[in-house]
Amino acid sequence: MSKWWWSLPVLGLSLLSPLPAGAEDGYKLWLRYARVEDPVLLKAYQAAFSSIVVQGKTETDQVLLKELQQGFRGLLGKSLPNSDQPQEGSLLVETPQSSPHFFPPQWDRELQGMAEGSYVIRSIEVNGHHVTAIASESPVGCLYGAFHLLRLLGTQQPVDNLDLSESPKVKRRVLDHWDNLDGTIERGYAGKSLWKWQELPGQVDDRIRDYGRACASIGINGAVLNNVNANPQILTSAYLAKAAALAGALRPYGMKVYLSANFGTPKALKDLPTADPLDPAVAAWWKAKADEIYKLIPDFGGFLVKANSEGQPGPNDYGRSHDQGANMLARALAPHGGIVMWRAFVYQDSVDKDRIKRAYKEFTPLDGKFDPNVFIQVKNGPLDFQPRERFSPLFGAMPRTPLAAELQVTQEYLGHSTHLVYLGTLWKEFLDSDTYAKGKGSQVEKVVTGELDGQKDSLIAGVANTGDDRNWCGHPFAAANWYAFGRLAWDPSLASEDIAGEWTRLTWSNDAEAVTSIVSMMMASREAYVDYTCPLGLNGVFEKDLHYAPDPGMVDPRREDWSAAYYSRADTEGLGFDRTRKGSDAVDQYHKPLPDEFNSLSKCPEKFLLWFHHVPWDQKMKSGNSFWVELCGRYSQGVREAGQQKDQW
Ligand code: GCW
Repeated sequence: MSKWWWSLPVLGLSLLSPLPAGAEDGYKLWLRYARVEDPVLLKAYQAAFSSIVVQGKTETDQVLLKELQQGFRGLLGKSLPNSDQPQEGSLLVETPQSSPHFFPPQWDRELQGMAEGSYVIRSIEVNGHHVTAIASESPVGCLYGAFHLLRLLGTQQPVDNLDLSESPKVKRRVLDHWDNLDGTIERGYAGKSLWKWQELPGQVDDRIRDYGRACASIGINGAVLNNVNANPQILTSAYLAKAAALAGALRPYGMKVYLSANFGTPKALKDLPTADPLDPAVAAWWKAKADEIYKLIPDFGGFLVKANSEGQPGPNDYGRSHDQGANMLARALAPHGGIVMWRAFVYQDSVDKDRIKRAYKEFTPLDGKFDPNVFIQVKNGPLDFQPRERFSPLFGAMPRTPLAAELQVTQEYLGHSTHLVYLGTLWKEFLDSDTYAKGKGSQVEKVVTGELDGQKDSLIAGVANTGDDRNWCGHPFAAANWYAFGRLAWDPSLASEDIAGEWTRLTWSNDAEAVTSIVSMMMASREAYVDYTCPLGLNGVFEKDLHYAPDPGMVDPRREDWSAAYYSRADTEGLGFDRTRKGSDAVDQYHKPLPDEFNSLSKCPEKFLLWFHHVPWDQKMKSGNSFWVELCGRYSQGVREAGQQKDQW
């Protein structure tokens, strides 16, 4: 199919014209620290801050002091000295270990009860001086607090009467890099990998520290360094030394390093004839490997595993189950405090005719069988990071297992880095969805934070969109998705519009018209994209392999369920996948009352219609239009919206 029209509705390239010398190029992301534009506010800020008192001596303390100095210099045009004693206008940064101790003793008690990384920011008096205080149990919490304060200044908020207390709602906030050892990135649209494996461990690119800064500024505290389609070489001693060098560079920013592990590694590296998880020699191999890793990286986070999925090896190869495979790895890591993130992205066709039902059928019977340090990592939707999917029914269906949510920050099916698609709205739609697992009010968000089932550990992962392009993500607007992921991982209850507003102010300008305009473009962008690619719940229609333009007629000879036709089911009668009780009955994988709602053509929300129904072409829609007319109207509406955004920009 000719795709000449496909470049028409996008904003993309118009933003990438050559820059005048000295102009900003996107490298600084949301950490530009541009001078405060409002002159009255600038004066007030300048008067409010006179010096910085950072008492800690750890690497993180050094990093945060440098960040504050850089931030104040940029924002206020003023260099703040680092002093030992508080004075009028000091910014005081303290942990319970700091000495001398300036903060009231009750703060220590308060902070002790808070999650790791929590902090308070308060305007108080110390020795008769008005100061701003950042306090946390740990230097990393103080670093988060420092970034918070800089964000307040960068978005021109009042800072004179602060009384803030912040706690991350999710414990592990992790970027999954699908970076290959040859420097390419699977589904990456921003150049090559940031990790220059060939230079490591001897030389660590300076950019790694800026990556760590950017992550810490939004609370991200972990990175899986390599692709889930994992090269077994990553676990050789040579590569572990390289990973250790990266871990060392990221540690001051509060980031832990994790690795994707190929389940077949002992066999692939020819150390053993098998990778059978019940073979004691295999378990011993993994235990020794874990010991080796922790000698090099004492705070190593753990393994991410894609097993028995898309050709990757796994326990099923030996007639073993997912729990047997995951637990074997978990036991190697447990003595060191490591975790396993075992992906639920499996879809063996023998399990069910409908691909989206397979993971649920494979994993729900295993609930309660996993060791405590195993997460089951589930993509937001049951298919594969489509522009709009219903949430995966696994959320709310495995109460005895910590479930990690996997989001995709990189825009595999969402226009790569050339379409403006702000994903904050997509992720909120997912996080806000009610699973009804424990009755009304059992939102996905509560499953992920662990609140719903009382899980102690929690994890949210985002497939990264970073690369070595100068502007990090291939396009300035793509960076908004990195930002939004971090902010939502810290607090899934934040509003996507507020996050868009923050990012816009920090990245572009505080000018009211600019902010309103850019935020409205961002907020409308995902819906426009859905409309011009796959409206009304249509899904799986993207072109083969590349996953860029829609190609609804695509037939992939390798697998039926990689073909667009398998999902769209277009025929003389209508369009869409019948997942009602008369069809594949996927509706019944959800908790009541959702199955009845999804099952009914009239009650099913129109945005999910073709996800659950094979809709007759002449079906009357809520607008009064026939389905065919409505479908065409949606496509046109999406194109119009994108065109308007170009004008708006
Ligand atoms: O969406 C598919 C992608 C693959 C990816 C896979 C997965 C890393 O097309 O590129 O492989 O999902 O999530 O494992």
